[in-house]
Amino acid sequence: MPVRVLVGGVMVFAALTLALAADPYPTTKPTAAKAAKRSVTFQNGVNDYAGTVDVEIWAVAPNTCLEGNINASSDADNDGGESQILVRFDDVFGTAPGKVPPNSAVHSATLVIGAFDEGTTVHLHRMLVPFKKTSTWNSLVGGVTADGKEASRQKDGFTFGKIAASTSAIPFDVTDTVQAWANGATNHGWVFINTGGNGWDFYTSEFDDVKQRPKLTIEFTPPKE
Ligand SMILES: [Ca+2]
Ligand SMILES: [Ca+2]
Repeated sequence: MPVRVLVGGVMVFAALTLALAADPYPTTKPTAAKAAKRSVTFQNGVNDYAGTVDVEIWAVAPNTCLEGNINASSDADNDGGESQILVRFDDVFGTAPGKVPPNSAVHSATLVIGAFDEGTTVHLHRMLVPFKKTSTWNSLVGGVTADGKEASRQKDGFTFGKIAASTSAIPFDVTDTVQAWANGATNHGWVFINTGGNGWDFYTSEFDDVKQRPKLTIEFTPPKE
């Protein structure tokens, strides 16, 4: 009866697996003793969050505040002058519920942008100096340069400027920068700098459709108490 032999073999194997799973001397600590991994999302209009600051600055209108626009363009040549976009998420770190406690271990951090106009390759850099809602091209003294002083030389991420047919969401892995902020570096946000003259544009935190607004998702483990 080969079938019965086979079934018997499976049962022996299952019993052996159960025996191994019930190891009386586990080498790992019980799950309850470990700090749990958490995930938080920051997006204006979701869970009462309102801390996103996103501002386009434009060399052609160097003193005009564009903070309230529902969209923003990054473009090395936007009608004759450069446009850059500054984005920052305030009220992210702290010990209150829904925030990331200082010195947390950041497993991943993702900035997602709702793009609506394809363009040339765009670089994302960490800002090293403050900006305000009222910032302009001139208030930042000729826009932002990724020179290691105004913004980091190193890119946090980039996009070729394409937009998929299935989704307009463009993710940027910002884990290293968010970890640096969790470790105590000041959160000055990011700047989008376009490397070419075809604007890559996205919806800001003022856009009607909340789902299209800039979103920052952080997976982390809080420090031990
Ligand atoms: Ca804005
Ligand atoms: Ca374009």
